[in-house]
Amino acid sequence: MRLSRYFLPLLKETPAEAQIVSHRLMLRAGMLRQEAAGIYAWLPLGHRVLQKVEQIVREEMDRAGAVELLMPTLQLADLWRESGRYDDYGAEMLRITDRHERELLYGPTNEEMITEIFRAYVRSYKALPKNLYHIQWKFRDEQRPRFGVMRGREFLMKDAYSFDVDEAAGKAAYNRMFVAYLRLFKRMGLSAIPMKAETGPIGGDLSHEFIVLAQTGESQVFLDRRMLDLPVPGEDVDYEGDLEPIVTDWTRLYAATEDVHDADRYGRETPEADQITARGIEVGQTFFFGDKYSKPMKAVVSGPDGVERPVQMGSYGVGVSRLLGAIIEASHDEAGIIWPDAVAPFGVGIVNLRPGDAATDRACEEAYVALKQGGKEPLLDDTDERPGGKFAAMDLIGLPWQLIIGPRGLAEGKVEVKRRASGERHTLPLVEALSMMGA
Ligand code: 5CA
Repeated sequence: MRLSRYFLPLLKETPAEAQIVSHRLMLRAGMLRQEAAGIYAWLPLGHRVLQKVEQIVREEMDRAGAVELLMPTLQLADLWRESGRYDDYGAEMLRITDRHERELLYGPTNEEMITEIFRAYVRSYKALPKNLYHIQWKFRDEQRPRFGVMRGREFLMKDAYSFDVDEAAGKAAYNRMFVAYLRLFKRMGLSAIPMKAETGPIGGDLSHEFIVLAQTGESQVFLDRRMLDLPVPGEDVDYEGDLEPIVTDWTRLYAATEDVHDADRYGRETPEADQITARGIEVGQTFFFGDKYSKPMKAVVSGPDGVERPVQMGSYGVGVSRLLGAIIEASHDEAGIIWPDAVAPFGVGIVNLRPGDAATDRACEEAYVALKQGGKEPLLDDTDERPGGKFAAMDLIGLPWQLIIGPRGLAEGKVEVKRRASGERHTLPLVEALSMMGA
């Protein structure tokens, strides 16, 4: 992408309304524009990162055996009356009436709809296990939308739903999602700790929140320091096999949010030196709730014995749009964002220090083509902005590599490479610079 043709409206001033660093940086880096309280337009740079995050979530869901579909944002109120949640949900639910006076709602989650889809087609245990997911916009009319994408009203969620014949199989499905979550957050450069949690309006009695530690997090958490050193399963993890040992490893040590914190247990189980009290951002939550929806909604399957029973269900959410805020909270400095490679909107920013200078333009072009062919997604700053402004912009938008090309260096056959995260710089010939960046 050439910056002269791109749409990257950077802000010089720090917007007054943004209270936390990720919100400030997303606005300043031209990723996001607020359209109403808790409702945002995703500008091109933000949209690119959102798609990267979404893709990692998708790959890890698929690897764990889940199957993608797409459900609508609008749902019929009558569907929610079947489970009894229409009245329970309260003011957080955005209720809409269409021209035929039919009551609709903008979905805050999809347990009812997926249960309705399942019961329409599946009757036998032989079709199980099944796990269906989608990545779709949700609406919750939060009392206090704040911190940008952290607590929005409209936000992007990945929600997966598992269906199993009995509780043991349901628990195995829960374990697959648990392991997939460990992996997908790690791939985004995050350390997300599963913690025992309340189940709230979703229900059930088994639930974990996946929490990224950050000073600006909304929840207070208590955990055993040793949780931070646990190994995350690799790509070769066997989702067909028994994952209970991994889940046990990750749930053995104490880690809880304030809602379910048990100070006595914490004191007994965690040596004082290992106790961490911190704040955290909830980037995902898993639930196992058995027949809470399948029973009232009559989603039944016949078992091997021929007897019909309500299907056992769980649901598994990831806050896709919230993750962008969490990643920035975890990875930034005074100059701006530092994107982990896996989610960076572009891999390399090429800074042309003297547009119009034939040799500089030529070298930039050569680098641009080579990086593009190497799959490195370059962003070429070919604008007339002064070098100082270009450097500041590159640091602000946080691409993993900067390739700086100007007439003075080229006279000696050299360009400069800067690694955003470490600030490390190298002056070297262009071919060597390209291979250093992996192109
Ligand atoms: N149906 C279940 C799981 S599929 C569910 O809705 N779970 S949830 O309520 O915990 O939401 C899942 C994830 O969405 C949360 O972990 C959080 O990361 C994200 N999320 C929830 N509310 C918001 C919000 N207002 N703004 C941004 N992200 C949110």
